[in-house]
Amino acid sequence: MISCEEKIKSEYVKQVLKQIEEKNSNEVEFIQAVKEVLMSLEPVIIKNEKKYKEAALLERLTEPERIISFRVPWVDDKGQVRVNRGYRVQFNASIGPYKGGLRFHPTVNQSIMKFLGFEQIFKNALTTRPIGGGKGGSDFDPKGKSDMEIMRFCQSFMTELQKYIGQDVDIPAGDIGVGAREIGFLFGQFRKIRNAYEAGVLTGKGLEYGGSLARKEATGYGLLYFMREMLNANNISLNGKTVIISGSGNVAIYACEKAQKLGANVVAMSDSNGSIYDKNGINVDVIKEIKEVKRGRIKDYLNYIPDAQYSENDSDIPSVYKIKADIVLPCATQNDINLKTAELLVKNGVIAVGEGANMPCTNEAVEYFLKNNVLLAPGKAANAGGVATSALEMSQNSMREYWSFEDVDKKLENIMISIFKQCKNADEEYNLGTNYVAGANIAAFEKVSEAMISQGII
Ligand code: NDP
Ligand code: 2IT
Repeated sequence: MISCEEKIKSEYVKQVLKQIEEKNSNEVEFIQAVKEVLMSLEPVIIKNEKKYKEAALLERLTEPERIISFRVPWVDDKGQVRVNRGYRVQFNASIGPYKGGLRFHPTVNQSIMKFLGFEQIFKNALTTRPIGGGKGGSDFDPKGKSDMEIMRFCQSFMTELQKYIGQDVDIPAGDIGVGAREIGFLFGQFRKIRNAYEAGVLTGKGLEYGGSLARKEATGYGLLYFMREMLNANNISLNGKTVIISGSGNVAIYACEKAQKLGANVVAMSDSNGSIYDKNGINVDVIKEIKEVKRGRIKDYLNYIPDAQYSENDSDIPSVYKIKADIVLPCATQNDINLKTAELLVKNGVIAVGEGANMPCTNEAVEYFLKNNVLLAPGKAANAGGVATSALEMSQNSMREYWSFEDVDKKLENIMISIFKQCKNADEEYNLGTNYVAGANIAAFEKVSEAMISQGII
C-alpha cells in the first residue's frame, strides 16, 4: 500500500503536516487525526492555497487556542491521598464557545485530549449550532471506585476547572467514564464555588436541574438516524439488517435501542473484556440494567439470558468483530478497528460502518473500507447528535424552558438529516466517489475556515 504522505499533492499540506509531526512527535493519536483531516481537505486547499497559506490557516487550525493541565488531588475511602492529572483543551472558538466532553479513563493523555478536541471543531461545525471545539478529562479510572470517591474526585477536578469555563466561554459534558452521576457532582461544585445558578455551563445534566430530555439517548439515536439516511441515499434499507455494536456504554446502548426500533437485528455487543452474542437479538433492557444500574460487566448478560454466548477477547481483533454482520457500529473507543479487523469485516460481507465512537477506525482501516465500497459514516458527522442535543440543552437553559422528549428527538432527527446532506453535498460537489469521510471534513472546514479568516489573525 502507498503510504499516506506519498499521495499528498499540495506543498502547503505537506509542509504543515511535517511541522506538526516534528512539533508533536509523541502525540500519535493527534497526528493521526490531523493527517486524516488535512489529507481529505486537499481538493479545497488546492483551490485556495495562496489565501490559506497567507493566513497560516492550517497552522492556526491545528494549534489549540489554549491547553490547561492541572493537578487533581483527592482522598480515597482508605484515607489515602491520590493525585491525577486533569486537562481542558480549548481548541477553537471561532464559531461559538468551546464545547466538548470530559473523559475519565486511565489512558487519557495530552495526545488523546488534542485529537478529541481537534475532531470536535469539525463535528460541532456540522451540527448547525454555534459551538466551538474543546475537550477535557483526566487519567482517573472510575472503575471500582465508590460513589463517595467519585464525588471527591469530581469536586477536586471542578475546583480547578471552574476557573476556565462558563456558559459563554466553555461548556463541558460527558464522554467515556463521565455520565449523569459525574455531571451532577461537577455541577454541584461549580454552583457552590461560583455562587450562581449558571445552568448552561455543563450539559448532560439530570432532568431535575436543567438537563434535557433525549440528551442521554441522543448520540446513539443520532447515529442511527444518520445511518438510515446514508443507507437510503444508496438505496439500502436498514430494516432486517444484522448489526454488531462494540461497547456497551451510553452510545452503544441507545444505538442498540434505536437500531431495533428501526427494524434491524442487533446480535452482539461488547466491553473491553469481551463480547456477547445473542442470535435472538440483544435484550437492551438487560444491558441497561447491567451497565446503567449495576455498573457490571457484559459477561453478566449470561446471568439473565443463559442461551447467549460470551467470548473473551483473545487476539488483536476484538471478539465482537469476529461475528458476521451487515452493519458494524463501533461505539467504544479510538482505534478499535485496525486494518486486520477491517479486512475480516469486509470478508464477512459488511455493507456499512457507522462510527459512534470518536476515531474508532485507524486511517488504514478507513482507506480499506472506502476502497472496498463499504459505506462509512464518519464519527465527526455520525456521532454529532450528542453534542447537537447538548446545544439544544443550552438553548433550553437560556430560555428557561423545558421541551418535550418528542420535540427534542424531532429536532435531533432533523439535525442528523441536515448533517448527512452536508456530507453528501460535499461528496458530490468535489466528486469524491461516495466518500462521506472527506465530505464531512470539507463541509465543516468550509464553515470554520471562513469564520477564522473573517475574524483576522488571532
Ligand atoms: P461510556 O463510558 O458510557 O462507555 C464506553 C464503552 O466503551 C464501554 O463499554 C467500555 O468498556 C468501552 N471502552 C472504553 N474504553 C475502551 C478501551 N480502551 N478498550 C475497549 N473498550 C473500551 O462512554 P460513551 O458511550 O459515552 O462513549 C463511547 C464512545 O463514543 C467514545 O469514543 C466517545 O468519545 C464517543 N462519543 C460519546 C458521546 C456521548 O454523548 N457520550 C458523543 C459522541 C461520541 P469498559 O466498561 O470495559 O471500559
Ligand atoms: O464526543 C462528543 O461529541 C461528546 N462526548 C459529547 C460532547 C458534548 O458536549 O455533548
